[in-house]
Amino acid sequence: MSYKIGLVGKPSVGKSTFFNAATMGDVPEGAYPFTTIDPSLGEAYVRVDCAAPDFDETCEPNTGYCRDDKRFVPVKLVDVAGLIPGAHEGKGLGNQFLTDLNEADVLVHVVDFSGETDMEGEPTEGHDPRDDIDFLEAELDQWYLGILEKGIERFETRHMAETELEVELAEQMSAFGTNKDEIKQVILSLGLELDPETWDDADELELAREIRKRTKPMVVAANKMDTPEARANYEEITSDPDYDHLTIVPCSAHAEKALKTAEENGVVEYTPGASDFEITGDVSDEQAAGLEQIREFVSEFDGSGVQRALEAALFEELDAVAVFPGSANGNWTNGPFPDCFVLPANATAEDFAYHLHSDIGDGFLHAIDCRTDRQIGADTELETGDVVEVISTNQ
Ligand SMILES: Nc1nc2c(ncn2[C@@H]2O[C@H](COP(=O)(O)OP(=O)(O)OP(=O)(O)O)[C@@H](O)[C@H]2O)c(=O)[nH]1
Ligand SMILES: [Mg+2]
Repeated sequence: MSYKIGLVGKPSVGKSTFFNAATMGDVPEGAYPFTTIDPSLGEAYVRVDCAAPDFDETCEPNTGYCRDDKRFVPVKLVDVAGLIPGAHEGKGLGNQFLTDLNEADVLVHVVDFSGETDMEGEPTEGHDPRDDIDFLEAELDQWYLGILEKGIERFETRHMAETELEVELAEQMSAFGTNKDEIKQVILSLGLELDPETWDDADELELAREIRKRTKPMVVAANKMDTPEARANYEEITSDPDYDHLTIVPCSAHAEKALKTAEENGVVEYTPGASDFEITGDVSDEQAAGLEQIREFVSEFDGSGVQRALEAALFEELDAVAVFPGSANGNWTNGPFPDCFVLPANATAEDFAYHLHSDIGDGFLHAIDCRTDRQIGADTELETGDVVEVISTNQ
């Protein structure tokens, strides 16, 4: 039941390179469009400060791992085919991957900030990455709009007295993880009436866009930041007020992959996401020079950006929280701090109990905040880093 993060973007921006760097997979990468056709699913990790040291314990993770007091908590990552303008009408590889994307809880939009690939993923120069950001949002909006229109049609062909607009629309758009209450709220928040006959095309598009924004939260990974062109574009775009609303994480999928590969080969010691590493093996002069360049990059940008993009997606866009099951008296059955669970935004102590097991949730009495040793109630909202023991009649 872990979160799923989807990598999206036009072809040749580095989605598969990012995917491989994050999962140490070996999905093919290539400087030509549509290198990837079928989606790949892999396991990546998000970092959470390990709680064990605060309790003078050494954790024994059931899943993921712990390094430098950071817990690497598993998340699913999906690499999909590149998206080109008109995808919603079947251009490029068409609609299939839109469906693949739909299973993702949150998206990382990988953008080639170097400007060296055109809209179709072919080599070029001086392409403005802003066009990519705009196009992807517009493409997703069109996809939502198509489905919204079907819902409106259905509503209009039915006897309106027999059904409610939001019920019909929610049914049509259920695959996006929305519901009738949310749809009704969005319609009203846009100042529209609950009657599609009063809407024009712009209203429909705005509604589709708003539902898309809520159901497909997204961060931008500004990739290929190891090139001077990308840096120049990054400076420009991050100071453009039109893009203020986005979380843009500077990123070099190449750097992350190079460091992880070097570690696998016993050449460096590198904790994923760290802003430095140690060279521990024999390297040629050329390798040493390459590694020093990467060192400059990760120290300037506080890491390669791959970890940060995943964490921004989960913890900033989704506002998810990572909580450790605790033991108030320090008695662990199978080693301390075995788990760290990622829960939805605003999850409560009771939600946490249900996450552990439905029986534990059903028998929920109260919980203990192990950091303060205080009792907390069912409705207490949890925060990342909390250590919580649930007291339940079913234990
Ligand atoms: N300079 C630089 N190049 C990169 C980086 N990441 C990827 N690339 C290059 O960009 C090209 C495309 O990479 P892929 O990972 O295949 O891109 P993709 O987005 O998966 O492409 P499709 O599968 O065709 O949609 C390859 O030549 C990569 O080596 C990076 O961080 N820096
Ligand atoms: Mg690919």
